[in-house]
Amino acid sequence: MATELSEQELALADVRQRAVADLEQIGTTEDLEEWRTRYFGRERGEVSAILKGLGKLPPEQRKAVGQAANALKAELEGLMEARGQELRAAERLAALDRERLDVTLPGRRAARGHIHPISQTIRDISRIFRLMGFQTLDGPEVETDYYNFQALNIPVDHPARDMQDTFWVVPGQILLRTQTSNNQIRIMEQVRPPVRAIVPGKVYRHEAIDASHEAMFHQVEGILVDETCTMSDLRGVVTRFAREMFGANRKVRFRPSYFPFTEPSAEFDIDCIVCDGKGCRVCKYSGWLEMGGSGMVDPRVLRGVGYDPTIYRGFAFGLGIERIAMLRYGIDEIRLFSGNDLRFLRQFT
Ligand code: 2NL
Repeated sequence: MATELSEQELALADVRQRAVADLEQIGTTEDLEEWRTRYFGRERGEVSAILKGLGKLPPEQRKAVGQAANALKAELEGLMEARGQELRAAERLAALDRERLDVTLPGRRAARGHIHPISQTIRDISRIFRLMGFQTLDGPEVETDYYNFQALNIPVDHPARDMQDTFWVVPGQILLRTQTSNNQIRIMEQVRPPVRAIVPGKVYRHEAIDASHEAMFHQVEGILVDETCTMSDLRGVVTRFAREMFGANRKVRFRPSYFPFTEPSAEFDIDCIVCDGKGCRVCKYSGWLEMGGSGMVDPRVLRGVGYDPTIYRGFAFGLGIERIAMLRYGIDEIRLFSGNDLRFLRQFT
């Protein structure tokens, strides 16, 4: 007797054909999961729907269709499992491949930093003073009133002590150093003369900020103490420095001045490095550039650190480092140094 296929058996054959064809198109385990939902999903899966519909069939069809549906389910699940294994293996290999290291490739060049122009200037200053026997030292930036002011003979009513000019951490007691002299005092407390040291570093002033003033900047101070030094030795050291830094023919001039910690005191200038003293915009048509201040250490300062001022004498000087860097690199804006703009900094590689 000819077997006539029922409507359900035709539907099963159609599902099988599509399911097998779809499975062959699948390339990833994610797609496979989507395929599983399409045919076996509890809610909408096509095979699940056929199995759920079995109960509504007339009893004489139920057995044959049921067997065919379960056989299809088993077949498709088998195919799905096999395909899943293939895909998972391929994906593992692809992941390994991505991590594979080609040791013959040239290395990637590491980004290299470089020295900040202020640090470079400090190094150059230290080298010049090392030639003259000065060691380079540093110490705390947060300091007591004693080391920053009292030990330097800065009187209580001096404008530098004004709340307006100093950054106080604990008002009247702890501050951010306004000069690096605090550490020259500490050095002198620790060693007997002869002393030859420079102290470069950050200093802080509560100032209005503009193209040539910052609240934080760098200074270098130097000190020499022995039994015989004179103002003339001071001139020699400062002149040698200026010539090493700015050129062998530099002229240096000293002008009388006043500082609470030196007596006598002098400010010093160099002839303009831009116009060689002829007068230009940089030297404001004076022919001279102000470099710093200096003098013979006041006997009260020597006595304060335990040196006998009838035996020992010293000279000291101070220079602004930004000013030196601005002159040597031709920069007219001090804020560039602490602005961390790489377009500026990369010019110093
Ligand atoms: C300036 C002036 C100066 C000093 C700094 C000093 C340090 C000690 C004792 C005596 Cl421990 N003096 N330092 C002396 C004279 C001037 O700096 O115009 N700096 C930028």
